[in-house]
Amino acid sequence: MDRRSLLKAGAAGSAALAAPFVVTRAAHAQHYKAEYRLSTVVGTAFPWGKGAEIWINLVRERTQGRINMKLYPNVSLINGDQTREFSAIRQGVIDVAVGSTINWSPQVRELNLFSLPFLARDHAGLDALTQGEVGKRILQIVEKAGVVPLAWGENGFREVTNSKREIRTPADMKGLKFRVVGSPIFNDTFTALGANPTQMSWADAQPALASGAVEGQENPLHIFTAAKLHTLGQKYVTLWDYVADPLIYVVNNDVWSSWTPADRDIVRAAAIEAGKQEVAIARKGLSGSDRSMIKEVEALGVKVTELGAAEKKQFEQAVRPVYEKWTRQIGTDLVKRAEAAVAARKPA
Ligand code: X2X
Repeated sequence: MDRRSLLKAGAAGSAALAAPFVVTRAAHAQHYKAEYRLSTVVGTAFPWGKGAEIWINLVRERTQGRINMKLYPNVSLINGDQTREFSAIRQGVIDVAVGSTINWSPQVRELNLFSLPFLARDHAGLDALTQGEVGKRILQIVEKAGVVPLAWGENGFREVTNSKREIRTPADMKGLKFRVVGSPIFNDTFTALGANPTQMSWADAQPALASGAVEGQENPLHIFTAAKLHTLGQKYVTLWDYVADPLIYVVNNDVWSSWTPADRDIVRAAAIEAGKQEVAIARKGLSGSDRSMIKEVEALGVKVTELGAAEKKQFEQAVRPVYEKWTRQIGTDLVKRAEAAVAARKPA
């Protein structure tokens, strides 16, 4: 090849290189979807749904409408089957989500950490987990599992309720039929307590409580009041704080990489901000000197039982074998780090 044709080939080569770059950039901007589908289990009457709504609004404002997320509560994008939510996000059936670690535990076994009974103990303990090294590690694991995690939120401490009798000791749970959530650790925990657990979705739980097919359930008090569980026969509530249920704000991988770096920054910052606001809403009436949520539940004609430390200890001892079995499943090292973080927590 002479010098001239060499130069020509070179020019053609760089044009060929440059062309896709230009096309990609143009296509990039066009690849923003008109709507990003955001999944949650419960809607805006609940702190969880409000936390999603806050995120949606912040992102819409700050991207001048470039990123328009729409809330699909009741996990409607997957017909209410909340245990399939994580897979659906990974596959792109869901674009974005604010999800409970419980519902994603079937796919990400380390998330069962938060369902270890009596691990977190109180809000300070939960913060020590999510806001510290353990939280970072968990988000890395979620990322490795195939979605982009951005921030923490909170469903709340899960309290046990039923239609039959006051629960003060494990013996009071004997033979009671409970609806439990979608990770098998809950079956183990309720079985260890002598109860009779059945796993079902939140959508199925409410009719099952109404008909008496199950007699009890466990959920945070904000879920109790917003879903009006007292109208489904739930007359007894025991505050045992056995499991803290955090939420994680996430985005599907392909959706994330379709956004410009500047827009990603906006979405991440908005998730952190929305998460903080959501946690405050989820703790309203349940922390510090403001215990008004308990009064609110009592005003519904419900008997609320608060357990002392010695009473909680009885439940903790009864479920110890479950804790040990699941520690092995989750990873002993991670559980040890979590225990140390909780032990070192600063009081709220
Ligand atoms: O199903 C439940 O109990 C709920 C709404 O709390 C979750 O999605 C974990």
